[in-house]
Amino acid sequence: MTDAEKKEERLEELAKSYDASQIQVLEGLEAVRKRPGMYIGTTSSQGLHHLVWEIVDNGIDEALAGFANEINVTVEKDNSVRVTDNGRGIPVDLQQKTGRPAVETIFTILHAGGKFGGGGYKVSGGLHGVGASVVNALSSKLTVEVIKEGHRYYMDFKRGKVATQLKDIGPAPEHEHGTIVRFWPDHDIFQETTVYDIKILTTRIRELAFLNKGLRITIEDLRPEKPTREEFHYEGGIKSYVEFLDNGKQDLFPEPIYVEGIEKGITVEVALQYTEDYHTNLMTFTNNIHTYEGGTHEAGFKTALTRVINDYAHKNGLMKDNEANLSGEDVREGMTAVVSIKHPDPQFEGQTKTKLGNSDARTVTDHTFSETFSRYLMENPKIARQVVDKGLLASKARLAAKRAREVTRKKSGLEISNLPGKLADNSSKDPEISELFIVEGDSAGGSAKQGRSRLTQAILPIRGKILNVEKATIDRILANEEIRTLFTAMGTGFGDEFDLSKARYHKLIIMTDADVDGAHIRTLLLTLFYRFMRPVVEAGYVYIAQPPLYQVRQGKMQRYIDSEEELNQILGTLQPSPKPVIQRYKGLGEMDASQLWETTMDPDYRRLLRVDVTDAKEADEVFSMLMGDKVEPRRKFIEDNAHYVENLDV
Ligand code: TSJ
Repeated sequence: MTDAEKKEERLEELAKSYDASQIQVLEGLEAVRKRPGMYIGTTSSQGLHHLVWEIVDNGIDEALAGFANEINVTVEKDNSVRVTDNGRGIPVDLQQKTGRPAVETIFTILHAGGKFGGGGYKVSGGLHGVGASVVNALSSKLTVEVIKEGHRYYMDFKRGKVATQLKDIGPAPEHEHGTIVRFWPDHDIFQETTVYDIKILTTRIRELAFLNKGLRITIEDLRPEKPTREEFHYEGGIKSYVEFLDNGKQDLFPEPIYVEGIEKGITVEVALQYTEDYHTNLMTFTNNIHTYEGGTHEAGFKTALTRVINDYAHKNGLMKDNEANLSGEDVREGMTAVVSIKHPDPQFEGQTKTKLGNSDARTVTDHTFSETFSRYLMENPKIARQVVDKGLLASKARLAAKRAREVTRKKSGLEISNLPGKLADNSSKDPEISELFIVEGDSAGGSAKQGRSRLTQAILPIRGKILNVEKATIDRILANEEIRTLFTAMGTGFGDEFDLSKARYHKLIIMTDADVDGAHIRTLLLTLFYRFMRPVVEAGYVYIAQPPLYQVRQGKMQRYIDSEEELNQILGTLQPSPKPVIQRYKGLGEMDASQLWETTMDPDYRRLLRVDVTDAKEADEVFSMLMGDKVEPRRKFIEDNAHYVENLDV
């Protein structure tokens, strides 16, 4: 073979392998477009937002590798999203294997993200761990600009396919470097919505700033007439996060304890504070992913906390030798803590893949935290005493609650046959079709009992403001008759003994007045569910009823109306005579049984809002704020309350 022939052959092979890799690319991205759910979970609003995180995660990786310290996210006027970082810029050189620029490969080959440059691992990363090529496949258009080594490079894609090849578009100042990605989510894929929710983006961006100390992240929304911009940057990292979570509460420590350590390639950070109230807030993260279901890192932290406090108490005479140890729940009462680890090879398990499975994370978290924490207690005996006293108090309350529970159990046999008097139960025993209405006020409760469908609808009237869950101990909460009734009626048990499969109703419908007090009671109930019956919320069993605000009658016509706007609109369409009669409902109590049924309870006509976990969590936070001592945030809440629900046809 001559040299010329050899060269030709080589070129041919290269072309063949290029064709092969192109086919792979197209098949790969086509698969993503065919089954987007497999890659981003859902094509709902959640999936739409997921695209942003897949892109942002790349910038965070660059920051974690130590080459970037700023990320900017912009929602453009047309609902496209622009993400930039000030990192090294995605490599643009041709790769040996494919003969294509590395940047092209990142956006066209599935799972290619993070494998460049060798050595490093992808620490950040969304739940589904897919990356830039998936975002590209699901975008009608995507552009990328890379600034590095004195050049600006540009390329773009349409529905995942290269539209403009990588090109040098001119010089850049020598010291400038970074990556700019902008994408337009494909309407064909995201049929439900392609509109970004700035609140969702802002909340997560703030969290990412807390989780990655020193990183500056900005979020801009250019859609409103007056564009908005927020900047998040916390030198304190998760220590600042704990301060943020405890905002407005009475703290025990002068500042949160903060621990950081590295062992076996795993970075562990823990921040912890105790507050004067009884609410526990523990959040754990692995590689910036909120591990809602906990896992080994959480277990390691919990064991260490319990062990260190008990050891300290016994060694320093705060507990007698024969006294039983404080339980985990006891020592966590009133605690706010964030545990954040970075693991090179995280194994996510559980129903929602948010439970960490790696056993090394348990020991490393335990070591790192327990050493520093036990030293902290030794060096701060006054604070240590307060922590132990708090645990002892919780332990007493727990024992009292246990006795109270036993008494209740004996009294009622906790058998459903002996349900509390205030409850008007439904006759069906099928939880699937059974609904429990929790109704504000005895008078509305009475109408609801009369108007209901007996087979499927149970009614529990709740009087006034139940209890301040925030400041109440568990035994006092259990001692409250209405709450006990609620728990007994649910049939699921409580706290440790909670069992979702025993739920006697698959719909729990909160029915309160459409006024500020109603909103307050609703917040309180949601808080209660969130803190003590969270699986019920997670299962999607909690709903909010929507009583109308007005009734308009004219002759035989009558209509129920939900807003001022709708009222004016309807009035505009009516003849002047006979004179329309407008009734404003101030409360549920003003409706008679049949009106209540028609407007709010009849499954054929009512509108319910389903509460999801983030709604309930938000209510919980709102609740803490409402119960705090600050008047201003409370007033603000009252002005714009209760938009924490998703609309549903159920
Ligand atoms: F900005 C952004 F968030 F939108 C974004 C940033 C989006 C994407 C898809 C990637 C990036 C990104 C990638 N920022 N920085 C990098 N860095 C690299 O890809 C890179 C650069 C240099 C080297 C090297 O070894 O020289 C290695 C890598 C992985």
